[in-house]
Amino acid sequence: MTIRLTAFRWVPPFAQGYVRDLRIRWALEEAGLPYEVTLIDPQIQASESYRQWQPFGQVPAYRDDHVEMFESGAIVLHIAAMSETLAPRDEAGRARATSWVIAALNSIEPFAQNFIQVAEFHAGEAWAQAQRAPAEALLNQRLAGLSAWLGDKDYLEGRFTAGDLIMTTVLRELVNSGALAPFANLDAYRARCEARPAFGRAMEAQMQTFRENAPA
Ligand SMILES: N[C@@H](CCC(=O)N[C@@H](CS)C(=O)NCC(=O)O)C(=O)O
Repeated sequence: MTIRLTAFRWVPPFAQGYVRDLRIRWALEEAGLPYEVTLIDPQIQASESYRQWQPFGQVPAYRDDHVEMFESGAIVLHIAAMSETLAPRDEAGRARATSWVIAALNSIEPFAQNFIQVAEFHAGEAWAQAQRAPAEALLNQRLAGLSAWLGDKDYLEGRFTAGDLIMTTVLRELVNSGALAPFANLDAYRARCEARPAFGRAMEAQMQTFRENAPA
C-alpha cells in the first residue's frame, strides 16, 4: 500500500517539531507502515487542487490506496485501525482509544491552545495579560481531571494507544510555558511517550525536511 501525507517544506524555528504532520508520521512509525511525503508551501496551500484534499489548506492531509482524508485525529484513528500497536483489536478497546483521541482534541487541546496564545504568542499585549489567569484556571481544571485519571498508570488505558499519541502531542506544547510542571505525572507520561523510538524517528523525519529546506 502506498501512503502519502503532506507536510510543510519549511516553518520558522518556533514551530519546528510541532507541525501536526508529526502525529501522522508518529502513528505510521508505530504501525511500521512506510510513507511518502508531499511538501507544500503557501502557494500550494491556497491552490484549488490542494483545497480539494484539505479544505482549509492546512497540513496534514493523507491518502492511501483506499481513502483520501484530512484532520490529524481522524487520520491517526484510520491508521490505528490497521495496527494493534495503536489500538486493541476488540471493539470495546478500540472505542476506548477513540474516546481518548477525541478527549485530547476536544477536551484538552482548545484550553491548551488558548493558554499558549495568551501566555506565549501574545504575552506582551494587555488583553493577553488580562486573560492569562482565567485561561490558566480553565486549563488547570482539565489537566487536573486528566492527571487524576492517569494516576500512576503508564498510559491512559494501561497500554499505549492512539489516544496517548494524540494526548502527548497536545501536552508537549505546554512544556515551554511551564503549564505542565504542576502535574508531575502528566509531565512524566509525556516524557515516557516521547521516549518511544517511533516518536524519535517521526521527529527526526520532520526536522530533516526543515534542515534540507532552510532558507539561505
Ligand atoms: N485540526 C487540524 C489542524 C491542522 C493545523 O492546525 N495545521 C497547521 C500546522 S500544525 C497548519 O496547517 N497551519 C497553517 C494554516 O492554518 O494555514 C488537524 O488536526 O489536522
